[in-house]
Amino acid sequence: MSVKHLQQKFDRAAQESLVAELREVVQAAPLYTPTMPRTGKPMSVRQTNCGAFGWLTDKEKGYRYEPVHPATGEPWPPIPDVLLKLWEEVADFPAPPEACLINYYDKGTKMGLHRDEDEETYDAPVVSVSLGDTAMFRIGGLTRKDPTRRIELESGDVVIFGGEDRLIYHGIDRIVAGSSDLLPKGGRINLTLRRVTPA
Ligand code: MD3
Ligand code: FE
Repeated sequence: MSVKHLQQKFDRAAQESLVAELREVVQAAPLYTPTMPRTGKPMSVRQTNCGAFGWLTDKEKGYRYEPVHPATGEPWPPIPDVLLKLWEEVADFPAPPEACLINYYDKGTKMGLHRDEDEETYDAPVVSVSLGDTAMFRIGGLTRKDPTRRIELESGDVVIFGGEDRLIYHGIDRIVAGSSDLLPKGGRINLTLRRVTPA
């Protein structure tokens, strides 16, 4: 197994300062509701990105990475230094992350079981940071039929998915509303740091 779960990697003060930095990111690159390829069905999560590339989906062009925000047309804001430092410390990869997807989960938001396979390379791990309400995260195997298990992701937790686990199925069953007071309006933020192109 190459899933490494670092509980409470960020303490409360570090979580608060990260949230303050994310507020600035979201001011420059507003959250939007992604839509599914072909059907245009809205996802329940809201998203934005920072970094050289951002992950997007819409009805017309489907899942992809783009260098600019879909509404503003501006380049995504840079990835905050604290996240670049985290990657250096935990990713065991010789090049920095190129994309940071920011997912915002209000109560009731779910994310179905899926694989992250839109990148040009799977050599680098995906590093995830959770902030705010606890998530019931579901993790499976390399095929959709493999058995799954549940992991609780709490505010400040970091998970590294690398090696043979880079392409496993995973999703979010639900958010535990009211489990954290980090975000004034409640809910959960998840950050995923990724490489998009080969190093
Ligand atoms: C395992 N996000 O953005 S983070 C996603 O909590 C996504 O927002 C979830 O799945 C969230 O694609 C889960 C944990 C995670 C992220 C990426 C992975 C696990 C992963 C990529 C490969 C394997
Ligand atoms: Fe994913």
